[in-house]
Amino acid sequence: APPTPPRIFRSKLPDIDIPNHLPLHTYCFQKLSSVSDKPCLIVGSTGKNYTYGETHLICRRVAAGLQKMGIRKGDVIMILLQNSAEFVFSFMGASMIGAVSTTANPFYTSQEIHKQVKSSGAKLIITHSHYVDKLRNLDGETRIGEDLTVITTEENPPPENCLPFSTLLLTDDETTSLDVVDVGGDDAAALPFSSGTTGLPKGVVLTHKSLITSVAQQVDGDNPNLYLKPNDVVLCVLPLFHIYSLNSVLLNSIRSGATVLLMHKFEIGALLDLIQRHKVTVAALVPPLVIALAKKPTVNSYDLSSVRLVLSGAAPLGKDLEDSLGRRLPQAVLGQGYGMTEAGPVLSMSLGFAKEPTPSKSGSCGTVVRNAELKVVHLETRLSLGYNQPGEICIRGQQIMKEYLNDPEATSATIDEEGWLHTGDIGYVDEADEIFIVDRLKEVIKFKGFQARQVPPAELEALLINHHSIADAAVVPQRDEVAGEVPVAFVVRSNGNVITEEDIKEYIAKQVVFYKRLHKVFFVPSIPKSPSGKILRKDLKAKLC
Ligand code: AYL
Repeated sequence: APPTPPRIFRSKLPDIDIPNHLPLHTYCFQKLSSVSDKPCLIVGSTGKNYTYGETHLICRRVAAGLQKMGIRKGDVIMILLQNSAEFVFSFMGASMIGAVSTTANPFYTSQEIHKQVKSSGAKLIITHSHYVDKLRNLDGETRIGEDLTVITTEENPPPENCLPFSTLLLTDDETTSLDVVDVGGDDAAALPFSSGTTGLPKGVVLTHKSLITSVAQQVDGDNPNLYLKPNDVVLCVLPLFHIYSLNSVLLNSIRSGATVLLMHKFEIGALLDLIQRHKVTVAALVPPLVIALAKKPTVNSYDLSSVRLVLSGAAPLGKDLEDSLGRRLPQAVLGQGYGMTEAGPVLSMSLGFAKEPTPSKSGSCGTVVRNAELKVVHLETRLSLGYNQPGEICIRGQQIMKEYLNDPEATSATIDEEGWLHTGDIGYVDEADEIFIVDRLKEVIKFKGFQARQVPPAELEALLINHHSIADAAVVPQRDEVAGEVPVAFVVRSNGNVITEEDIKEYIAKQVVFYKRLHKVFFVPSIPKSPSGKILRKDLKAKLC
């Protein structure tokens, strides 16, 4: 019999023309002339703000500055910053000269940062002096100021061998001489790291074309899926080093001419105060932040009536929670977005946010974005499924990543020959075309904290196996009321060794950012594996119940 054609789900919104041949910065600032005097960025902690005209000019000055420092098209710079105006200037400035930004969490340990610097090939790091010590002696060879240029953003004189951010801010004259770089389309623009469905963190190559497509799928068209207006004030509390905030907050807002309110870290009091003070209209959150807004009693003493839209993403949001936030913010539309770094990142979003909204059910992740195709495939037969049948979610469209950096094997395991990206998420589509995520096939652990961060088990396993007293190890998620999931390890001691649970926890804690720390260690005689050597994670997870 001929193979059955795949069932493909599409947006209810018509496809649109997307100018994804442009460079990303040109696309984002396309309507600059009409918003040039409007605020683009507000720095929450100081109240300092930058108009669109000023922002664009500073980005150009930074572009010229990077060029003068020898950064060329295709070169990688690392942005190791909390949310700040300098983050935005650096990212856009890099785009303007065809350089690629790899973003990392400034709370990473030296070892974690080093791995990303090495794997991305970053030549220059823009950071804050707080984090410079982690960059010293990255590998005992790399020398700041010699092999690695380090730029720090604070106003005080920079630490030894580092340069102040002002070095990048060339004069107007020098900026006019910015060499025009032919960039766009298939050229890389951003290089976030993600472990995808399996293995260690890998560089995810997002091109100008993929990012423009993703932003357009959300905010472009006569009836945008996510309707942002120039008078919107969009809360940017989620870290810009993660693709959710970079794409759905920053790039979407700039494209729409809205104002971005930058918060360098989450703190509930400051957050509520800023919402009230700047009359925030749109808030992009993750479930733990939704919990805070829905449950904290202090929330009642603030006027949050300006908020008209709340987007939650990056981890599952329960129906009950969504309903209780709804009672706190009765005037706001609540809904979810579903994304994955490799998918560009957005796969689906609530149509409740559209210009002509269709409400979505609570608990749903909305419908697939326009100009894209989504299917759900049976886990064994790989055949595509119809309504209400759970299977692996796959997505196809110009927004998805180009590849994993220098890793053709991982790329072809994730994107098949027909261009479908396999998410490793299990979900179904109901008769109203709404997407529900029910489980995760992939091994990554999502420690929610305030950002729903990734904990790649393979990374912790590699560290564990490195220890001379450990013969074998496996890391799996354990349910946790507060964090959602936390990493726990199963460890096989090597012959005659008496290493303790505490020893192991400490050994890991020294090497990783806090949310990757092990919460428990179980000693076992062996790790269950398939004949091909794959850890049978399901069996281990079952032991935890
Ligand atoms: P990564 N519900 C349940 N699980 C989710 C959801 C959701 N709404 N969103 C993301 N996930 C899980 O790469 C899912 O397992 O990117 C997915 O494969 O850190 C994994 O998180 C991807 O994790 C948006 C809205 C981006 C969300 C995002 C998510 C980016 C998270 C832009 O507008």
